[in-house]
Amino acid sequence: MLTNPYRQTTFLLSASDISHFPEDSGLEVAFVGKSNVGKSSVINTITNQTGLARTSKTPGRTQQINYFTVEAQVRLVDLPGYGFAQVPANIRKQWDIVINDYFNYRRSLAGLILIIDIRRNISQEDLNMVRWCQARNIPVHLLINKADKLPFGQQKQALLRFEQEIIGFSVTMQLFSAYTKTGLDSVLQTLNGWLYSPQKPGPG
Ligand SMILES: Nc1nc2c(ncn2[C@@H]2O[C@H](COP(=O)(O)OP(=O)(O)OP(=O)(O)O)[C@@H](O)[C@H]2O)c(=O)[nH]1
Ligand SMILES: [Mg+2]
Repeated sequence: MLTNPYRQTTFLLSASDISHFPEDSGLEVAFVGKSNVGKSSVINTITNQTGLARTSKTPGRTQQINYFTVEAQVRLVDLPGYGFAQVPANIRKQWDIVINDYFNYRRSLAGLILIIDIRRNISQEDLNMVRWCQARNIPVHLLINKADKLPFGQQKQALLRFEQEIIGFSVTMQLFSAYTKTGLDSVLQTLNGWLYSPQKPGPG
């Protein structure tokens, strides 16, 4: 087992717009993906806590940007999910604004964990996230979540399929399950690389 500095993570704040974001210093990793792929569950598994990030069977539950503090100058960020059709237009517009502001202005963003459901395809919105990060030299790690929903052989097939779907982009990827903790060491290694041995000046 790798050491897991994220176990000590605590909730910092929820922000519905850029004026409420915490100070843009140190380093943070953002978790993004379509609504209901398990972003909040993944954060709970990584931090080894059950109720840190709020999860729900109802898509669109996380409507604000939720910030968590690992330690001074190191944060995890739960972004609201995209691509949920039932969300009213005015709320979707607010999401667009807050997500755009986040990606356009957040200098402490050290890496993006892009979460997808193993049973789905990569969406245009997912690819937009990847393109945005590549243009800004921000590394992307694709977390293929809910692996427990498929038998082992089909998990491997899905991994190959995603490699094809994302061809031409330089992203790393892995299988994961927030339920069974499959792939936990792998994602911890990625986070540690971004937050605790970064290329650019580190926290503190
Ligand atoms: N089987 C299985 N279910 C999962 C896994 N991860 C999350 N879920 C379930 O998927 C549903 C959505 O999980 P959330 O963590 O709330 O998803 P989210 O992406 O944060 O959703 P929004 O905030 O609404 O965008 C819940 O019912 C979770 O219990 C997993 O690895 N395996
Ligand atoms: Mg959520």
